[in-house]
Amino acid sequence: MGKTTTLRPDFLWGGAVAAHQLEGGWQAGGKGVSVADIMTAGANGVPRQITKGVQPDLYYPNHEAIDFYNRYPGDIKLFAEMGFKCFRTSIAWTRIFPNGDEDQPNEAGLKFYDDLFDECLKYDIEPVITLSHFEMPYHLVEEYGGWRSRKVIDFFVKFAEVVFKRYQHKVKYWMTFNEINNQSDYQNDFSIMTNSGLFKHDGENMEQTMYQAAHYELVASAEAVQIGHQINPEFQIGSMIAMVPLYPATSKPADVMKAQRANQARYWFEDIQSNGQYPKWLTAYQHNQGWDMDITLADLDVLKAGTVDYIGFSYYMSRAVSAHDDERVDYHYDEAADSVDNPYVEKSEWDWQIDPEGLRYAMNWLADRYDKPQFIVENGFGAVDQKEADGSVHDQYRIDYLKAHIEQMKLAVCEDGVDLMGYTPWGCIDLVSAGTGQMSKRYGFIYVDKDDEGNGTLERSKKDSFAWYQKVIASNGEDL
Ligand code: BGP
Repeated sequence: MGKTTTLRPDFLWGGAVAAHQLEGGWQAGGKGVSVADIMTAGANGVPRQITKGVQPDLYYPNHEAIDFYNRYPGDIKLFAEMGFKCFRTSIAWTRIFPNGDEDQPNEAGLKFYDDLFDECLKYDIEPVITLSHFEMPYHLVEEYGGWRSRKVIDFFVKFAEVVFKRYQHKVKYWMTFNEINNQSDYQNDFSIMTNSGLFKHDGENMEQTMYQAAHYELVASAEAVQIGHQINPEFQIGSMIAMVPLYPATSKPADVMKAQRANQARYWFEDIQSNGQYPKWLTAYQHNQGWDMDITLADLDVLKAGTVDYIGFSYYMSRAVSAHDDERVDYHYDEAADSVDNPYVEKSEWDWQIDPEGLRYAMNWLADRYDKPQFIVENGFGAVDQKEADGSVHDQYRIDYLKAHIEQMKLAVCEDGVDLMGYTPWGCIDLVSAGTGQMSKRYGFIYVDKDDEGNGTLERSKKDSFAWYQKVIASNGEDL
């Protein structure tokens, strides 16, 4: 057999988005309030906040977003024009179960996704669907404390079962939770609503809560995987992790140890989703903390039986971590406190380190650790774009970023033998940034006329990267 020189012929080129960041229509068709609907926009260095319910005088960017809810036929037509083979989006849980704990699903919500998937299939675009992309019904948080509660496992699994059954002939590729491992940085995470302090109990140990909540999510994910395979054995159900390789800042042994522990703290989620069991360090750590964890033997069986078919991951950057001199190296990883500038790479305006080789490193790291196909379901460059009078945007910086990453991705496949299913750059059409809640951090090949205060025509126009990506797909990644 000759040397591998190309990507698979059925390589899934496409783009990725998430329901709450582009749909809008936050109350349309009986949709309930999601945690994404109570997140304000950040401004002037002030981070996004979660509010207690929807407050009448505040601006919530996800309420309208880019109105994909009404405009999706035109947007999918543009994706088809670029040659997309797949389109990654998520299902808003609150369209299907507005409060999360109803007996019966909401038909209008189910119908919306039927129509959306039909529109994709009309152009032979495979939907790639995330079940929960940073959101859940707000009611589940108020009533049950969100993922603090074991009861939420059943609500999630029921939601998964309903959509798996409904779309079993339209959707083959699924993922359970978006970037499930981001909650390891629990000081700043939205998934257990810790960052606002609003939902924290007095004296609650948030680290323990994070491990407990994550355990319930992982059980829910594993149950969903099993049910999905029963419904349709052809389903490919993946995990989805934020892949941010953590390099030691120096070769000082404490820095190397810190990096190892930080990587363990961030990637144990995949150990469970791919290998079906807790890593030994984590069992020991939880035991040594003296925590009373609700992890049953039955749960461990579920985790073993519900391993994923592939590893979906996002890759934007690497980070360098340093052991603070006075600190004992432990399993805490706090992104803000522990990461330091890497002098060998550039940074974006948002201090995201640009490290294309880190993608090849990450793919090899995952391949060494887990025997699963990989799917790069997010990668991209957030930047402030300048739209010209004719609607064009000259975004060569975005093309440069994507080109450099695709080159490294190809090396990982062709030189290193990594099994890669596809590549879906993030925010293929401009949308609300998850981190800032603003429109001005843009990723798209398609520009959307809207600003951070919510003004604009919502008109779509093509950036220079549109034609570039079209050419990349047409040549299966040969013409960069
Ligand atoms: C990932 C999320 C996305 C997305 C992206 C870019 O972490 O899965 O939802 O938004 O990052 O982040 P941001 O929007 O903060 O630039």
